[in-house]
Amino acid sequence: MTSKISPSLMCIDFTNIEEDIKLLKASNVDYLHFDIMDGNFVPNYTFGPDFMNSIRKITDLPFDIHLMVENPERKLDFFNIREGDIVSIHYESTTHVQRVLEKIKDLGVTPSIALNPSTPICCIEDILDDIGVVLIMTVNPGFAGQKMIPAMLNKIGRLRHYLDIKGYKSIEIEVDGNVSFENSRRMKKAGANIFVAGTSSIFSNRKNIRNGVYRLKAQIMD
Ligand code: S6P
Ligand code: MG
Repeated sequence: MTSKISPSLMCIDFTNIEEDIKLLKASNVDYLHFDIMDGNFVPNYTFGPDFMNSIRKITDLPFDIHLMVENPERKLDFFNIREGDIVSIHYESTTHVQRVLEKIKDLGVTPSIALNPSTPICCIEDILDDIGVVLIMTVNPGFAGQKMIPAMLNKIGRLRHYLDIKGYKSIEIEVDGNVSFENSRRMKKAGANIFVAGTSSIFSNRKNIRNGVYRLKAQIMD
């Protein structure tokens, strides 16, 4: 499956955001990853819909919207969601997971289920027809700059195998958390194909984002 890069905007230099997004576009990244946190589902806060919606004005890159909020179904309408986007909700964030995924699909975008490190793969058994992506958290959500939980490499491999034998080869695996240059290669080998890039890769040297994207691409090339 084609490898894709989704730079995490919580790791970008906010004082130079327009220029850096232009650079990301010129470097041919595939998405922009928005971490939306409500201080409840996860302890931290990031940015909200106004910020995200305003970024639409400066780029045509598709958005990869990672909702770390309780009851995301109550928040979807706040976001300017467009064709080509991915919208991830966490398995534990709502009682009626299937209904929310269906609502996301009805918006004409790709629904994704996000699994915390401790959330087992078997949770997705009855929603395979409702998702296009599984987002594997390789750290516990809430903060950038954490270390990958080593057991997640095995989880990515088990998930890829599970999806393939169930006949869902087209469901993509996205990885989020400490996707470093080194880890990305191992994640790719295990079966991931969408890589959230943060402080441990493309933003490790904010002065040379282009080179960071280039280095990351070299690790995950098909
Ligand atoms: C974490 C969030 C992530 C981070 C990203 C940061 O809760 O979902 O998207 O922004 O993982 O990358 P890094 O390389 O600092 O771990
Ligand atoms: Mg994220």
